Amino acid sequence: MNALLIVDLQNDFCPGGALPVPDGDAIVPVINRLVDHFDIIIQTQDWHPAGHSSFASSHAGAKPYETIDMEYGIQVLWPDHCVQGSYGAEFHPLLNTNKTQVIIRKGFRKEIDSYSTFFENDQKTTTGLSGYLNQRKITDLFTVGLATDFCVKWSVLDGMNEGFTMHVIKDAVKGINLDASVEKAWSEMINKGANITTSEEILY
Ligand code: VGL
Ligand code: ZN
Repeated sequence: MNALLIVDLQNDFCPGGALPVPDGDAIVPVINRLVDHFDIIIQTQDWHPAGHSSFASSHAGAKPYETIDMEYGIQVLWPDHCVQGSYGAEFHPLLNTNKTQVIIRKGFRKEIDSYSTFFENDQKTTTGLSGYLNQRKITDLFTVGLATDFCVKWSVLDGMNEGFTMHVIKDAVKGINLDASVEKAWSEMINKGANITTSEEILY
């Protein structure tokens, strides 16, 4: 059984937002066509409390896009973004969310960030998505959204670790790109066995 997974298509990740992905909004029309095509739609929503530990503003002297050592490993520090209840945390206004059956919120624990839709950044704390997919007999996730090199990549890698067949629709994702991280993300996903496809292959 197939499902479409739309990762973090939120205002703060689009141009004009707090942590803009270059051209992040350009994929919205493509994703809307895919929404028409799939029967099961799952969305994720980055959903941080104010003062979240992934925000540079929570660490004295730190600047956005620097990295620090957290208990669970290296963490990039971000501008404040996707604060619970804010406009920036809302889905892009042109994204068709009507068919979405479940929304997985992540990053809501102040002390830990969560890129992946399956596990938080300690690689242990679960979001519950695997259980949902297994109970609904969903085997294949077609992944789209933001950002290729962070939340998309980690969702795809973890999804394969969890036994799902992960597809990435390459014209329906966009990356942040810190130190060539987009290129690295593609090779990590491909090397692990992700299936790279296009919206054209799926729709026509
Ligand atoms: C993301 C950085 C911080 C993402 C979320 O959606 O890729 N990136 N929070
Ligand atoms: Zn975040």
